[in-house]
Amino acid sequence: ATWLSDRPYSLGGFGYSTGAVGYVANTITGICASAQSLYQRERYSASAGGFYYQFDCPEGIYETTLLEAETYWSTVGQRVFNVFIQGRQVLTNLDILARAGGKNLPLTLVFTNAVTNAQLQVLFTPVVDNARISGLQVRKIGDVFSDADGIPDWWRLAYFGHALGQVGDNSRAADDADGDAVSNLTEFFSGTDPLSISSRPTAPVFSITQVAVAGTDVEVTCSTLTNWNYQLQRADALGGTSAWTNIGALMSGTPTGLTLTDPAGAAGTAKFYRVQAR
Ligand SMILES: [Ca+2]
Ligand SMILES: [Ca+2]
Repeated sequence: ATWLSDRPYSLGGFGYSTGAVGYVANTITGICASAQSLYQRERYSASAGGFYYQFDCPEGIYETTLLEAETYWSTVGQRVFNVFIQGRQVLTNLDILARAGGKNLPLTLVFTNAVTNAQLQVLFTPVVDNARISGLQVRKIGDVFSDADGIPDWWRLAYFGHALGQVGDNSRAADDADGDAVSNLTEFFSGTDPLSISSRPTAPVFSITQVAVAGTDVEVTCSTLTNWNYQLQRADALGGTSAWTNIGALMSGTPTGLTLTDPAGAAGTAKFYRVQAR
């Protein structure tokens, strides 16, 4: 990994707020020569409010790694501090010396948290002596799905301005906000614009594999793909003014296909069936 120098926070970027720079030229045991400088330098603060880092970043699940070493004190209890990530306390009364097992020993601490407000904040507050940090790494490891409908928050925020699906603006997964006959969920998976009728994925190739009578029902079986929805339609005549009518609910595709049913479709005159992929 390439480590960047400490820097003050600026809008749209990342960095520290308050605290001071420290340097202790001790050799850290068990790390390579090129990493010595990383552990020998620190940001620290003895003020009650501590100091913090902010990262302006996309919504997501983040892994935060803290690099620490006690380079100054030699006895347990001489430095104790707390750490908060996004306001959640992740370390209470951390004593680096005790946790690492001695002075000048590296300590790596890893945490996972969600970012839903486009900014990751890591706060250090002292309990005894200074709070301090030598290295801080954050990386996105996943998307946030606040309403568990298959569309991540960042995508809905980008197109609809809010994280949760809403009926009012047709932003739910199964909705078709732009009326291009492709659901928002499928537009997400396809990388197309859910608000543009001219931006839509190419429909998948599929086929009706069987039409069967079951009692008074007609069952239409077709091959399907996941992330696509399938609608059975029926017409009583072909061509002319005959209209296609939706039969039954829009069904989610599966790896093994679908059987779509027209209840009582076997009764009466001949009928015609087709399946639309959306
Ligand atoms: Ca659509
Ligand atoms: Ca579209």
